[in-house]
Amino acid sequence: PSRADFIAVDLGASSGRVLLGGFDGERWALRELHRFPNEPVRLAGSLHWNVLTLWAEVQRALAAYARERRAPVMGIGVDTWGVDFGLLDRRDHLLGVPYHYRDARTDGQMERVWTTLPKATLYARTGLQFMQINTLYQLCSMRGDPQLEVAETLLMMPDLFHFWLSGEKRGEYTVASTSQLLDARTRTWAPDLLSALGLPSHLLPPLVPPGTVLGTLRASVAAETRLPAATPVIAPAAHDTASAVAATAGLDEGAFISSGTWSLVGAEVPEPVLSARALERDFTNEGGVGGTIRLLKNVAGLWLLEACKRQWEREGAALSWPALLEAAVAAPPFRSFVNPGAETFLSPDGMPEAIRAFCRRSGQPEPGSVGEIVRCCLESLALKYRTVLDDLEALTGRRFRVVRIVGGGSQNALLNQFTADACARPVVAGPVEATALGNLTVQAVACGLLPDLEAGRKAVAASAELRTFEPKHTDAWEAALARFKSLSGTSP
Ligand code: LFR
Repeated sequence: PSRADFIAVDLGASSGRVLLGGFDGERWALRELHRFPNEPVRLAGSLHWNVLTLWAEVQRALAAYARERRAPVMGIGVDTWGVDFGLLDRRDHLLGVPYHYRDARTDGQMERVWTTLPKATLYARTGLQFMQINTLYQLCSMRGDPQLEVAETLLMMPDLFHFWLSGEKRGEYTVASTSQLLDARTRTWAPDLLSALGLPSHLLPPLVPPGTVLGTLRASVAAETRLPAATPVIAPAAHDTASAVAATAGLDEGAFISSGTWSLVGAEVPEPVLSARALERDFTNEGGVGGTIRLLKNVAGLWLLEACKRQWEREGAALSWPALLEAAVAAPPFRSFVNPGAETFLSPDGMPEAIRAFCRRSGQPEPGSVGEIVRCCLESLALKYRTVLDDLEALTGRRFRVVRIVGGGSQNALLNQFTADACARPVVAGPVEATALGNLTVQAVACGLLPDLEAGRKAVAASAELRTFEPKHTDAWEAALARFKSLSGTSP
């Protein structure tokens, strides 16, 4: 059968990847064309995206593909995490070096904003979880910055890459929805929020829905990569989480966890949930594909362990993920818990010490060994997932029979098992490549190769290997849950 090729560029927290997706009408065959580090760079005390390196790597991957290509590429689409952006001047030149959301400049900004725009007002309008990393607070931290005075256009990071690829300046809806600058109900920009804060409100580009053909490659990119200039650039669901959930089947009876550096724990709903309870539980309403909303909670996921692992490596201990998980299995269960979402874990100097300090402060035994720390993090995550799931059921009035874990973190069998145990229901894990598959699916729908998202989700399910984890030891986990909830600083 004939095969259609699409390219997904996925800029994630541990690496950037360029993937080739071949679709034969029923299944996807995925091939990684190129993988490269995507590490923020500390420059004069601030934390930045390494945009030029990333752009060079993307072009390199496209050029390598152009050399071996047999069939034309039907689309190229980029996804990244949310909230970060670049600013262009009136000649469309990038101003400065885009910041990474873990930069400390947003410390204290939420509280400043709330004096002008109260929390309840902001929530009723945007429906977004309050996180200091949101674009709104990043912009606020730039008040008085000369870059803002000359900026003409704000592009979220995937939009910036689409602009560099195609020359088209558009704001893709799903990634725009992470900014806290979007009206959750009308699904259009809310520039008046910026004006109310004394910030320029003319920066926001025209919005397009996921699955919009933006244009074709710029002549300069075609020349550099030797891909045909007619190659389409298609906006996928440019927010990585929106792409991952677009690739997740079975959401009528299942909750999802998009698991990676962050864990996004939620459900797909038709309309935003902006109730007082949703505000109190600090849930987010992010825009999805086909008019769906992701009602979810953003939980600091494997970030805690990734940061520990990096620290241990700096100290000379090279520990693989399997070794870390084995150490956790050997450590005693249910000793101490942390709230993975506590502010102290956003960007600490030393993660293992931050974890010990949390346990100390909350009167629990300090995890000492590597195994104890890993176990503490994984158990805490699973318990946090359970509390979010309970809230989710209360908010939606639905009962979720299964939990579907997708993304890179779904390879973590121990966390999958703990999640099944803590949530007292089966976990179905996979696809690991949900984000890339979702990116490709939306492109294929845009080209008419798939009739709609539902058909796309079926094709993904047919292409991926899924594993089921049945709940065990649920009584012991219920007891642990009660202890977890009584810890101060674990709610909401
Ligand atoms: C996951 C993610 C989350 C977002 C966080 C920061 O990669 O996109 O959905 O809240 O990163 O942007």
